[in-house]
Amino acid sequence: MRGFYLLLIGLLTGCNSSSYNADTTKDTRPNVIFIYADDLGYGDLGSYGSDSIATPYLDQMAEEGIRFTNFYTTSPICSPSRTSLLTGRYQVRTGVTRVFFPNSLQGLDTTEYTMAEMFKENGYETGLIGKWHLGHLPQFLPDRHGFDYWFGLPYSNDMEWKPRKDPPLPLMRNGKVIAQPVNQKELTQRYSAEAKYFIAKNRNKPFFMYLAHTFPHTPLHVSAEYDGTSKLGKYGDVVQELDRSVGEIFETLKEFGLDENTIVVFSSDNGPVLKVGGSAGELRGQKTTTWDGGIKVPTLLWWKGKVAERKVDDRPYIMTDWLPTFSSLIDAQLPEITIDGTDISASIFDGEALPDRDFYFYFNEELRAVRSGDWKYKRAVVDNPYRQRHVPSHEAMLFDLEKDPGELNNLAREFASVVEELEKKMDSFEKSLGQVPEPKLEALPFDDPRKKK
Ligand SMILES: [Ca+2]
Repeated sequence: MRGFYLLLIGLLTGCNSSSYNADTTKDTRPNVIFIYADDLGYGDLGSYGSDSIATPYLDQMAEEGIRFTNFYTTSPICSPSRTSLLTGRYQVRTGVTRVFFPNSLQGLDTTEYTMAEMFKENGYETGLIGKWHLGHLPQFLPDRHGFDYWFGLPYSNDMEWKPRKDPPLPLMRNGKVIAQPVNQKELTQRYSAEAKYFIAKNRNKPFFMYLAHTFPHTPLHVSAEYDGTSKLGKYGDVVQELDRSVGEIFETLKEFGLDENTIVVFSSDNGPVLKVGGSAGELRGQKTTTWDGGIKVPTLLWWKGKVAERKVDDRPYIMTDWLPTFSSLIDAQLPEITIDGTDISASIFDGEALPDRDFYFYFNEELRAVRSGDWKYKRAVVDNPYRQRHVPSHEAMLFDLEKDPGELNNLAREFASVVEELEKKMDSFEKSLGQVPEPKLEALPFDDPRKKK
């Protein structure tokens, strides 16, 4: 009798084994890995002109893939930028227009449809390794937004401010605190190890991994192995360790034979902080500004065999494009909601022309700038709180980015009709949004010592 059961089990497991139906049911949809640096500048990688930070792994990714020279984010700060990436929508539609803090009581609403939900609904394993920053309370955490697995920080690594009664910085796994305070020197390597494990664990099924690194957001921390390795102090060391992490991801993909069928994107959520060593290259401004230095981010795409090597794509794209693009690449149906991004797959893979598009840039809930063709128009606002490199602007400004990528030559007076046209576009875009949610500002009160000065 026992022999019969063993035979039966053997037959059943034989029938269920993946090799049995391998030829007819093998899932050939690509895996997607989205690697997101925090506050990495347009000029911080070798392939974007840095000569003080060595980034051989990312440079190789650029050589084997596509390097974008006009990829924009919708906002120069963390939470809004991440919202637009994950929802494919301008963040103002969601109310996530400001950065969340440890005393925040709100987060990205679960009614919003995210990229992770799209992948999950379509049979992908979904994981977030790294920083979330879209609401740290249980009802807003990654598992409520489509992620099967999460390991990382609930918000930024500087959010341990005593006057606000911030707790020591927690490291979490699937909603549970596993270290507090986290040892930030280990963080990049821990993310890498988790990412490699996630890939290994899911090597036989399609997966989406969002690897949202904590650095080079300040405070800067690096492992002993990378301390003092760059020509650019701690900032360079940190970016070089991130670069190594990217190299480890590629090695893991090769080890499991997944490099043939995995899309890897590398990008940053917003521009750099110049005073800590970040570089926006030739671009003006930095994080928190809507100069191009705050919103144009280094972006690479790698997909073996699908892109010509050493391709540079200088057409303008924006962070909201990724959701509809991935949806097209995996044949996912999107729900009937307003998506602001465009499926750019035919443009980036086949060089097809895209319809003309205008991109809108916000700081908090304030619409500050538009890019339309080569024109960039900035409303008259004070737009450089760091005051590192350029004086704030109190006048409306118009630039021809094709001729003047550094936004130095204000053409607003010379081309008054263009200013008028772009001002109208901004107005009608805002009107087209209709009623948008209130900014998610609810937070526990605290005694702010800065206000007593
Ligand atoms: Ca950021």
